[in-house]
Amino acid sequence: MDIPLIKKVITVAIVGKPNVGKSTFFNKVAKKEISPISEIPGTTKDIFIEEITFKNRKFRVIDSGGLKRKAKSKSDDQQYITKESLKAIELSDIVFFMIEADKDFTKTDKQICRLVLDKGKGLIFIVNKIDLVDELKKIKDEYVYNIKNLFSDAILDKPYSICALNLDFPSNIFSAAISIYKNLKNHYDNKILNSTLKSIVEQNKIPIYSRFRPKIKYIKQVSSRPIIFKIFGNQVNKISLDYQKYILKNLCKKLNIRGFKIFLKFISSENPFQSKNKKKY
Ligand SMILES: Nc1nc2c(ncn2[C@@H]2O[C@H](COP(=O)(O)OP(=O)(O)OP(=O)(O)O)[C@@H](O)[C@H]2O)c(=O)[nH]1
Ligand SMILES: [Mg+2]
Repeated sequence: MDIPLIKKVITVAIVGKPNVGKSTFFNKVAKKEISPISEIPGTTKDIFIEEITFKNRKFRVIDSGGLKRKAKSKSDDQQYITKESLKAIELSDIVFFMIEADKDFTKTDKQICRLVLDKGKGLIFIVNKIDLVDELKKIKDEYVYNIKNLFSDAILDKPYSICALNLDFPSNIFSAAISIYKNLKNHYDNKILNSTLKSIVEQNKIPIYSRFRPKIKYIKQVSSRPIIFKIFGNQVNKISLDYQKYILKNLCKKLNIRGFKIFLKFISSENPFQSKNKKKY
């Protein structure tokens, strides 16, 4: 009996500070008034889930409550992530991180995005309430600059700008989610991986560590969602953090991995002379 090919449901969580417009966006995407909306921060206390279909793919969309203000803190920036938002992130494949066009990207925003990336989840930025600003291009450029600098260990898309109040279905955002999801599940061919890494190492040699230049022998993908690559070789555990970052960035660039972070593990051979006949580069 033929087993029908079932495409997995893609779970996306809408996350962001209180009042940024998450529920407004969620209701527009669901085409129903499911999640209550108000101008009072902290309106969504629970998690709302709705299934939608786009381009033949099922999506599970989660609206989560915003963050909570820290006790004793009067500042809007002193917030912590609630159990509900954390659960939404945990359940998701991809996080739609929402920010307001007329507000700055804060420390709290940065911390949550860092958490999302370190959990190996996809990350898409949405700038909402663009009706409230005049110089959208300048604001977007600033966000792009911040994102590039703060999350230099991943290649992320430019933020998508919307006005959730009068939004048609955001096909561009959901198309981006599909391509990130496909990439997240990808299993890279060993040959391609090894030739890509070889060219990266040839372009810029591994720095010498204590009179010895670590030698990379091969790379292998050991998991997807999150994508983990193991890099084997002699003394590869001595490769500097800067050089590890160089490899990470260039692997993403050359393999066109966008929207999430990949993880590298460096595994050193016990004895550097053990496998002499293996090709090294
Ligand atoms: N001007 C403007 N206002 C918006 C837009 N989207 C949402 N709002 C308003 O922003 C306020 C907050 O919207 P919500 O959708 O409840 O925000 P939320 O992020 O779900 O808030 P919490 O549930 O408290 O975390 C409401 O008064 C919305 O009408 C927008 O694109 N432009
Ligand atoms: Mg809400």
